[in-house]
Amino acid sequence: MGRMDLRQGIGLRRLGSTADDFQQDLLSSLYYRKGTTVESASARDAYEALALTVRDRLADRRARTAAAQFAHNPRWVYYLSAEYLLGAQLEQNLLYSGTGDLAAQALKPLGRSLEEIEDLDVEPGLGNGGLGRLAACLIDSMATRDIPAVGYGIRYDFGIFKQSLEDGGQAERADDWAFHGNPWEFPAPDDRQTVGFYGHTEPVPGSPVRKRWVPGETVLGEPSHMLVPGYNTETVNIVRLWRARGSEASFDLSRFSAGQYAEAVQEAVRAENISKVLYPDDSTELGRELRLKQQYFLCSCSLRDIIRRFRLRNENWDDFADKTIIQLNDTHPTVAIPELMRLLVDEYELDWDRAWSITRRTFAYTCHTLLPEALETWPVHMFERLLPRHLEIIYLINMHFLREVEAHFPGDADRIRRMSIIGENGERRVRMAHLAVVGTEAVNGVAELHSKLLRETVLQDFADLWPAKFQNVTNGISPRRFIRLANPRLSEVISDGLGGDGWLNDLDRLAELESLADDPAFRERWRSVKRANKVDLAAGDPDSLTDVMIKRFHEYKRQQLKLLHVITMYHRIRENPNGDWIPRTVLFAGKAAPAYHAAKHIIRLINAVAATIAADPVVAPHLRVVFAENYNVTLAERIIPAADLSEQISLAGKEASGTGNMKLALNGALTIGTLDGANIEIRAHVGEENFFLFGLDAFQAAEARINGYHPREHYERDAELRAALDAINAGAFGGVGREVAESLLGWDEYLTLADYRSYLDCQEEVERAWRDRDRWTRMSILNTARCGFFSADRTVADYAARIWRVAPVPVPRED
Ligand code: 8GP
Repeated sequence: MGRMDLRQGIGLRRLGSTADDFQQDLLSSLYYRKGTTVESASARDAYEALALTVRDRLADRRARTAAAQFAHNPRWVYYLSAEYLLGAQLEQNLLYSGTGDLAAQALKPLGRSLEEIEDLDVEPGLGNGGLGRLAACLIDSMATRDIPAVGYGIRYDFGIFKQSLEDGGQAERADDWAFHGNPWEFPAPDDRQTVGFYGHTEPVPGSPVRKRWVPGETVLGEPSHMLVPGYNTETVNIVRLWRARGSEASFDLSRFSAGQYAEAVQEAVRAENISKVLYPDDSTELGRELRLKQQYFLCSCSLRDIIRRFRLRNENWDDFADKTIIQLNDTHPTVAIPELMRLLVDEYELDWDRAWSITRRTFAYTCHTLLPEALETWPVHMFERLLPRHLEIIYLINMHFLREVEAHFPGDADRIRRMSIIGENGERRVRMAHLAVVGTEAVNGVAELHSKLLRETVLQDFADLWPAKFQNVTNGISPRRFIRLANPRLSEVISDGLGGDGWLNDLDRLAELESLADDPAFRERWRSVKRANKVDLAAGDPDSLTDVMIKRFHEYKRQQLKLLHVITMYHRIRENPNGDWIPRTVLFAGKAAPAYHAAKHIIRLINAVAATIAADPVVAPHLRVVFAENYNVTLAERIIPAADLSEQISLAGKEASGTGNMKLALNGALTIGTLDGANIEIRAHVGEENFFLFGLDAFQAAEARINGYHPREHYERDAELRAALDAINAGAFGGVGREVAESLLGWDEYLTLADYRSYLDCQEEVERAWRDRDRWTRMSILNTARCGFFSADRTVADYAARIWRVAPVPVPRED
C-alpha cells in the first residue's frame, strides 16, 4: 500500500500517538475549543473535549480517504435512507481509532472516569427499528471493506421518541438528542441545496418533453456529516445528514417590526418543520404531506450533492451510472427516481430515453417488508399539489412501462391494472414500490424466505416480467458494535480462544471455536461471562434463565404469544408451588408506534402481568417479568450479552429478516423461533439441534388463512390457553388487557392461538436443554461459532459483488 501524509503538504503538525500526545491534545481541546480550564471544566466540557480529540484522529484518516477515493474516481455507493440508528458514537470512535486506553489515561487529571464521560454521549436516535439499524451496520461495513460510500439521511431535530412507563402504559416524550450539541458532526454550509415544493409547471418552447417547474415554496437543505470509520483499516467514510432551513428572505422584518412576531417567522418555521421529527404522525392529511415532503427533501438534496460530486471528476452523463449506484433503503427515498429524471431532462437537457437508461442503471431497491399495509402509496392529488412536475414524470414513466408490459403479455388488462404505478382501486394513488421496481436495476429482499415471498407473492407480476432483477441479500450486523463493544468479556474469551482479534474483520473465523465447545475449561469461562453480563444488567437473578424479547412492538412479531406463555407459567406454578421450576427472567423491551393502540395494549398487559407476578409470593421466586423502558441501541448493547434465550416468534411469512435474532445468536443466546425471515438461515447455520423450532411455516400459515381460521377453536380445545385468556378477561391482571384477549379471540390476525400449543411444547424442550448445563453451554458456543455468516461485512460484500459491482479502494497509511 502506498503512503500518504496530507499534513506535510500544508506544514501541519501530526497528531501523535503516545499517551502524552493524546493528553496534550485533550487539554488543548479543552482550553482552545471549549474555552475552559482543567480546574473549571464540567463533565460535559470533558466529554466534548474528548470527543473532539478523538474526532481529530479520525479526521486525519478522513482526509486521506477522500483524497484516495477521489483520485481513483470509482463507482460510488450512495445509500439513501430515511433512518439511521447509529448508536453511541464515543465508544465506537474510541475503538475504531484505537484510543480507548489513551483516553482513560488522559481523563485522569480532570478527575473523570471514561465510564462517567461515556454516559454523556447521547445516541442519535434517527430511526425506528431494524431498517434504521441495518443502515448503520451497512455503512460501518462499507467503510470496513474500503468501499467508497456516502450515506445520506435527514438530521431530524427530534429522533425516535423517548419511551417511559406511566401507570404501566407507554408514554412518549420528544427526543431532543442534540440539545447539548453534537460534537461528532461537521456542518458543511457551502454544500447547501435549495429544494422546491408546490407551484406549477410550464411548457418549454420547442421541446415536447421538457418542462419548467416553478415551485411555490423553496427551502434550504443544510448538510452536516458524521464520520463513519472502518475497523482495522484506514478508510473513514461519511454519513451526510440534511437539515431544513428557511432562506434569509423567509424572515419577514416588516411584520416583526409591526409586532407580528409569530407571523414574521412562520415561513421559516414551516421550512424547518421538514426536518423537525422522525416520522411525523400521519393520521392527518397535513402529517402525511409532511412525510412526503421529508422524502422529497432528502432525495432532492442528496441527488444534487451526488451530481456535484460526479461533476468534480467527470463530464459525460453517459458515465453517470458507471460512477454512481444509489441504494434505496426501502421505498421512502423512491421519489429520487423521478427527481433524477427531472434533473437530467429538465435541467441538464438530456433526451428522455437517454435519461431513463441512466436512471435505471443508477438505482437499486431494497424491500424490507411483506406486510401489504407497509407498502407506501401516496394519493395522486397530494403528489400533484406538492410535486407537480414529478407526477407528470411518473405518468410518463408509467406509460412507457405499461407499453412494455403490454408487449410481453398482450391483452392481459388485469395484469396491467395490477402492475400500474398508479393504483386505480378507489382513490388514485402512486404506488411507490412499483415505481421503485420499475426505476431500478436490482431489487432485493433481506433474507432468503423474504426474497422468495417477494418474487412469489407481493411482486410476482414484476418477477414474471424481469426475473433477473430480483435478488436476495441476507442482512447482517456489525460484529464490532454487537460483540466487541456490547460484550467485551465474550470478545476477550473469543480472542483468547482464536489467538487474536482478527475475527472482528473476518467473522467466519468464529468457526474455529467449534473445537472448544467440548473443552470443560472453555465452557466454564463461557458460562461465567454470561453470568457476569447478567449481573451487570441486573434485570433479575443471574442464575435464572434470561429469556428476552426485544424489538418493536407489532402484532405480527407476537409479543402477545410470549405473554400467553408467561401467564400459563404463572398458572402452572400457582397450581404446583413445589414443582421443580426453572427460575426465569422474562425481559421485554421495545417501543410501540404512538398511534398503534393494539400494540400499546400489549405493553400495558405485560406490565400488569409483571406486577401481578411480582406481588405473588408463590410465583415470584420462580418467575419474573421485566419491561425495560426506552429500548434503543445502547440498551440493546446491555441486554443482548446477558440473554440466554432469544425470542423470534413472529408468524411465519411476516418478518422480512430480523437482525436482533442475529445479534442474540452471535452472543450465544439460543433461539426459540418460527421458520420466518433469517431464523431459517440461522437455524441452517447453527444446526437444527441447536435451535428451538415451533409453529406453522409460511405456507401452512397462508393455508390456514385461506381455509378459514377460527381462533376460538383453539381456545375451546386447549384448557391452558383458555385459562390464560379467561384470566385476562376475568380481570386477573388489574382488569388490564381485555382488548388484547378480544382481538385474539375475535380474529387473531397473526395466528397466535394456532401456534400457542406448539410454542409451549417447545418451551419445554428449552427447559430440558437448560437443565443440562453442559449441553446448553455447548449449544451456546456452537451458536456463536456458526454465526459468522451474519456479519454485515458479508452482506456488504454480497451487495458489492452482485448489485453494486464495486471494488474496494484501499486508503494508504501514513508514514
Ligand atoms: C425491518 C424488518 O421488519 C426486519 O425484518 C428487517 O430485519 C429490517 O427491516 C432490516 O431489513 N423493517 C423495518 O424496520 C421497517 O419496515 N421500518 C419501516 C417503518 C419504517
